Amino acid sequence: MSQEPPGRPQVMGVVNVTPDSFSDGGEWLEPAKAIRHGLDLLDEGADILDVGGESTRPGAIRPEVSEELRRVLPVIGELAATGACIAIDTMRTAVAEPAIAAGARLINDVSGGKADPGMLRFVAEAGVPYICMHWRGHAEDMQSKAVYGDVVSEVIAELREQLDAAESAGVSAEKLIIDPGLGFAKTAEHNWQLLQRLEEFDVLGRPMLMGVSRKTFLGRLLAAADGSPRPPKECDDATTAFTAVLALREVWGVRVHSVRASRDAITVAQRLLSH
Ligand code: PMM
Repeated sequence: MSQEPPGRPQVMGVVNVTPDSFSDGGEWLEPAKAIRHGLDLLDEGADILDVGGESTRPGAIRPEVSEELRRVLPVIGELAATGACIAIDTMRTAVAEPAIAAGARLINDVSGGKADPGMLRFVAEAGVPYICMHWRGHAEDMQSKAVYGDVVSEVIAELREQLDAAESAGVSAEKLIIDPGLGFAKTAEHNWQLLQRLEEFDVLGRPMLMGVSRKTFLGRLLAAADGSPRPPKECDDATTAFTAVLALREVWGVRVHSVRASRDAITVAQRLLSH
């Protein structure tokens, strides 16, 4: 999906231009710092940079559109000018449109077209790849929606509806990438079930992006003896372990905060797969 698909899982490096993201809120809020961070992730081997100006951590309050634009546009403009492949991580058409005009080449919509009624039409018009994530509602109350009978079949059925809506709006099937949306209206147990039964998503016939990096369920798994969860930034090794597993399952891409380790994990997995 980037300019020259490298024949291995794509590594999408995260550039959160937010004051309140889960693991790195505030670190890259200044444009110059976000741009430097993006350049560092490219040096580490990122195939795509995912630039976002809205935190989706549970309970987060949405920024105004103008504020979201103020955060992301200068960063996208500068990074795209280097030739890098940029994804805009937004649920809003009013952000996606100027972001594409500024040089972004993919849209990563964590609501998979459900937050903004104009988004799918815009994606169809723009003709860009679209990451369609499973989603049940905004961050402020999404965890109250983490109620499933069988999480895997329900997420697949709901994603199928989101894909159908995208195609009905004119988005061509080959532009669609799916994402089960770990942690979005899902408990840790739901995340584990989705990961254990990932191959069931093959029925949707689309490439898959996975966002495991630094998520709370890893911190819980790696909790200290007293039960306190491992802080998000100390979950990068566990994230890398997951990248290796996901690369062996031949996912399309992984969205990660720490790029070099995931690139190395993919190199190892590719070598194993190459007999
Ligand atoms: N997770 C976050 C933000 N955007 N996009 C996709 N497609 N998939 C994800 O899992 C995803 C995402 C939250 O991550 P953060 O820790 O960087 O805020």
